[in-house]
Amino acid sequence: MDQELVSDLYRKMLLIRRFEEEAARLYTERKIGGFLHLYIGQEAVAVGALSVLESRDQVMTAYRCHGHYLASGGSPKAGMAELLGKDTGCARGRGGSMHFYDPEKNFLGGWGIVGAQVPVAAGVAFAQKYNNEDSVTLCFMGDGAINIGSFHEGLSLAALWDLPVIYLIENNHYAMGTPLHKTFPTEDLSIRALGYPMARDSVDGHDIFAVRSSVHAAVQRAREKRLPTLIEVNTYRYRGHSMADPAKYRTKEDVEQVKARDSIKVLGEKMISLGMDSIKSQIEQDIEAEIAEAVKFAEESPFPDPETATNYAYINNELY
Ligand SMILES: Cc1ncc(C[n+]2csc(CCOP(=O)(O)OP(=O)(O)O)c2C)c(N)n1
Ligand SMILES: [Mg+2]
Repeated sequence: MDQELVSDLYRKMLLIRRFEEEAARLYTERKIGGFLHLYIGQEAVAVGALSVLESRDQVMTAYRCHGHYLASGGSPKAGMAELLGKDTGCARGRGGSMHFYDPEKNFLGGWGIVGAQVPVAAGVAFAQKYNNEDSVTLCFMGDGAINIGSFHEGLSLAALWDLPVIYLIENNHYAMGTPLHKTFPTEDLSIRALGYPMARDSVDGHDIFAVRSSVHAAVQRAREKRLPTLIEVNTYRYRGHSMADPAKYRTKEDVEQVKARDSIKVLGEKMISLGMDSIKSQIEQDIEAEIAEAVKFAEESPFPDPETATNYAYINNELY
């Protein structure tokens, strides 16, 4: 196994985990306003999937977006500052938790309306194909998006126009407090692909290498054949839907059972079995320092000047 790859995957997953644990702490200290949806438990999905993309590829996701932003190479400092509503944030403090954005890393957000990013991703992939670019679009969504109209609109166009897009459903089995079995008749969400039609796959989201190989095959299909794929990744969120949700619709035992297969813990154990103990503890030490620095940076940064409240808005098709 490639030690550099294993270290990189471990580093990125741990960065996300620690970033979010600190975000939860800052939220309870009321330093973060609005909603805060944590990605804790799902790290292997974003990190595994994004580890097979090239820097020219485009990425978008729903509102549970901190992990995808960091896995895309987004700065933890700018991410933490965004959560605190600071001017140094990745969306200049205007987006907050749900609207991380970093066009330099080809990270197109951070979408708060369930399923809204699905047809937009088809548009981004259409532009890539139209301009003969050798790039692809990866669009993440939750299981709650698959019954939304815009999901069908996006996938229909992707299949009709043979677009280089990968749609990835992060099936964490809940949409807010609603369990999936109340809204979908089978357990395999990838069957949604059959109706358009497009290639499909369903993988274990606790196994970062399974996520990587599934997304790798889909990226190749998109890049070389200009064809879309729908992938369902089975995962689980350990926290409530948002910080405001005590998650009483499931038991502690349910969560503990999944945590036993925690992807960070499993990869950490693999590193030890590969004799990578000292690399592992160095990574852990580095992440602690990086997160502490991000928190300090965010806390010390200024809020945006109220005079600039209307900046970055489109008025009559012009950006102000
Ligand atoms: C169109 C629309 N309807 C309802 C909501 C309210 N809402 C916010 S999150 C959510 C659940 C989505 O669940 P899922 O897609 O599974 O994502 P997860 O929270 O599990 O990551 C709902 C219904 C919304 N944001 N947009
Ligand atoms: Mg869900």
